[in-house]
Amino acid sequence: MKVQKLKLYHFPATRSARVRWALHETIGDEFEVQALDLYSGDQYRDEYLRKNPNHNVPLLEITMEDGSVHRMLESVAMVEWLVESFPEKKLSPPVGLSPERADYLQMMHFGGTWMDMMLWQVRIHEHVLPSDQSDPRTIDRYRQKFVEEVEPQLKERLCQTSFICGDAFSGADIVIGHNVTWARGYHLCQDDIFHEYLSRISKRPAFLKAFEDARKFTPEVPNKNKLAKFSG
Ligand SMILES: N[C@@H](CCC(=O)N[C@@H](CS)C(=O)NCC(=O)O)C(=O)O
Repeated sequence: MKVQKLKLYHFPATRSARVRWALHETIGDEFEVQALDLYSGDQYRDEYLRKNPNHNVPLLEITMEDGSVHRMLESVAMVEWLVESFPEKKLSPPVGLSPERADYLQMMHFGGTWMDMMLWQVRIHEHVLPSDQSDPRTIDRYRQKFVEEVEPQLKERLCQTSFICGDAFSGADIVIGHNVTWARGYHLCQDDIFHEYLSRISKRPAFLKAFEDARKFTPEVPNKNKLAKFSG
């Protein structure tokens, strides 16, 4: 059965930009983007919570040609689903017991879990949580872990090859590339090697389209002490 329509619920520069990037890399421009204002609490409206009980973006709504609707709620799963559905785009090594495939999946999920988790801790404690819930020790802990444990692993790779999993751009660069732009917003990943990596990936037309609204993003949540529901 064919997909009839794809609709992405999105907030500029956040994890939904990963999926927007993957959509432009794979299907092109034929998808709908529905902007959600996280800072006004749109993600907590009943209608949205019925679709996504995790109250976050991205949400990808997949309408099939028989009218049935399927929803995906995890950004890295969406990137993987898109990339794998278009093998002719060569954005991932073929499925099989190859070291290239193992390394690719390892880095997709390192980006989506371990690296993402540290950035998220910094984000919520620096900019999202009300001041009485924000913990400077958590910020210091994850900033330090990121600098001492994550950055060296990425630098080692980028010293040897142009992209995260070799000399070809792949889905892992969508996830980790997004994370590197995110990290730089927190003054992490400051070395030249990251700047050069971002120069390479940010020239891609799909990147430019996915991040065209990035300037609308402000890290600081306005009225965060009043918006008790934005829990992150
Ligand atoms: N694991 C999820 C996390 C999604 C997520 O937390 N998104 C943030 C923006 S980057 C969000 O929408 N937060 C709003 C909230 O939690 O209320 C993914 O990767 O898709």
